[in-house]
Amino acid sequence: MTKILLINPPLLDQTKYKKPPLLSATPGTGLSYLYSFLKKNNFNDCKIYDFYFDDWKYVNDTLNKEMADVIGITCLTEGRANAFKLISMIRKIKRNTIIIFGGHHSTYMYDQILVNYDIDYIILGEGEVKLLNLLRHIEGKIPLNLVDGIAYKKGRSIIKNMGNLHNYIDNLDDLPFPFSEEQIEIFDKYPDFEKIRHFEAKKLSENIYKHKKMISLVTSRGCPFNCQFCSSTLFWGKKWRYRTPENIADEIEYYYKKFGFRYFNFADDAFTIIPKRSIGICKEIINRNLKIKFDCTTRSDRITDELAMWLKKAGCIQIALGVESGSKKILKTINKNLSINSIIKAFNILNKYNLDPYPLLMVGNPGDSRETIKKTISLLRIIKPNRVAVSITMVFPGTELFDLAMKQGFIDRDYWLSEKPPPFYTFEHSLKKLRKWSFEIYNYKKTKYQLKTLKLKKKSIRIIKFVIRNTFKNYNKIREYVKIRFGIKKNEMIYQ
Ligand code: B12
Ligand code: SF4
Repeated sequence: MTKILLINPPLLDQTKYKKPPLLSATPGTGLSYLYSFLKKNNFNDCKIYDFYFDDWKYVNDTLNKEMADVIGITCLTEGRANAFKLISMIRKIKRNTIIIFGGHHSTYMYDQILVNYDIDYIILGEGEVKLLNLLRHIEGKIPLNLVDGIAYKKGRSIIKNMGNLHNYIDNLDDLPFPFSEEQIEIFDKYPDFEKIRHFEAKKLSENIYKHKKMISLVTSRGCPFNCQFCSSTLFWGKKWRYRTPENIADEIEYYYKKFGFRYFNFADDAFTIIPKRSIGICKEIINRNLKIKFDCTTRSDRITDELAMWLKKAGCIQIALGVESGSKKILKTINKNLSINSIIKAFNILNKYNLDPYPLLMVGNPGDSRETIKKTISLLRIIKPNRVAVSITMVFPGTELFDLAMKQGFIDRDYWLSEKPPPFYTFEHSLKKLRKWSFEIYNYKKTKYQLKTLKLKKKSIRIIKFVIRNTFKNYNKIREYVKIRFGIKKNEMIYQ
């Protein structure tokens, strides 16, 4: 029987790039979907190793104990360098293991990866059926040309079997639930969610709060839109496929009763594309008496009064809305297909039901300027969210922004061979300016005077920290010098 390991690589050490480590309160569902799908199809010798929080020594020791015939690795853009590092580690332990990559980064950059790294296959896009077919091929049951949606090397050429790449799983209800009893311990590694999601945690009742773990659910795949900075549509297809409310409630009920989960995060790109379906999910949650709390992300133009009422009743405590900008011009440039009116309307409705909506905003999209930032701030002053999430636009492969940035000479494909995180789009403005704008948006409630004082305060803190750090550095240097020069022992020196 083929032994299979599915691996999530360790987290990228972002501190090297002056960014805080990116923590998560819950694992992604991708590898677990693959795992339960393979099990359902009788590939029983399969395990998941989620190394997201582990160090390389632990990874190496584990792989030494647990080698397999086939190893599948998730490759996202941010974590790609660690995915590549795993290849050489695996090859040293067992040369002939078949290594397969899957996930967003390897789907868009498959040719570059196959040329530069010693890997056998890449699964393109949605993984379940393609991986199953590839394993059937590996076991000699079907020829390779019948395995659609994969890429591999043959001599010096790169082959892409595209026959049916867009033959996605039509009925998502057919998929088994991702998290089963055998892999539930993955959650032990993930921090209690109040450590990472303070805003949500603060709003929870005691009953919910004491179940400290949060779990993600994905109820749809694909997106009918095509924003400039996002690669979801290319990956999952333009057709929005979705699960039925009954099937979703079955999954919630299973996690609720079997493992005691009480807090759920709907990790769909846009949870309410069809409001009627989301209402159906809420009704199921209520009818089954599932006392849960949850949050979700969606688009402003997919909010109705009735939907908001049901979301509230079913336990929704927070909704993130992909607003991106308050400027019509920017919304058009990034192909968001969203009007300012629909944003204001959505916030009014969601506030009416106390659903605490907050906008996901971007700074540094093509065309952004002092003027467009001002428009975003003006919009915030109308919709008045309790909090805002602001990110500086980053360039990811598979997006229209990546194509534009290549044309502009801002980035080339070789960038992805470095281990650097995806770059901020600084073709038009410096990072310093983008940070300044983010700061202003983040503090939109403050007056000009308050902003100035806050900036001054931050600057003084930075200076004080700098002085303290350098004093200590010099202090240590002097101490070392005295020690060497006069041969004084550590303790003597301290008390002199
Ligand atoms: C939950 C989530 C997270 C979680 C968990 C991440 C994870 N490992 O899944 C956390 C919070 C950690 C996270 C962080 C980030 N995320 Co995130 N995240 C998501 C989200 C919303 C859902 C993930 C999910 O469960 N999807 C559903 C499952 C079924 O899909 P999947 O994971 O892709 O797996 C399928 C296929 O990819 C494939 N597959 C995946 N792995 C493998 C492995 C093998 C061997 C095979 C054969 C197939 C295969 O088969 C699976 C089943 O079909 C997605 C959006 C989305 N809709 O997918 C973004 C998404 C994955 N995140 C994204 C980004 C940008 C980030 C961050 C960079 C955010 C940031 N600015 O810091 C970080 C980087 C994290 C990292 N270490 O690389 C992008 C990735 C783009 C890219 N090119 O990499 C996405 C696609 C959002 C988007 N639309 O742009 N994220
Ligand atoms: S940002 Fe959201 S709406 Fe836009 S393409 Fe991506 S998933 Fe769809």
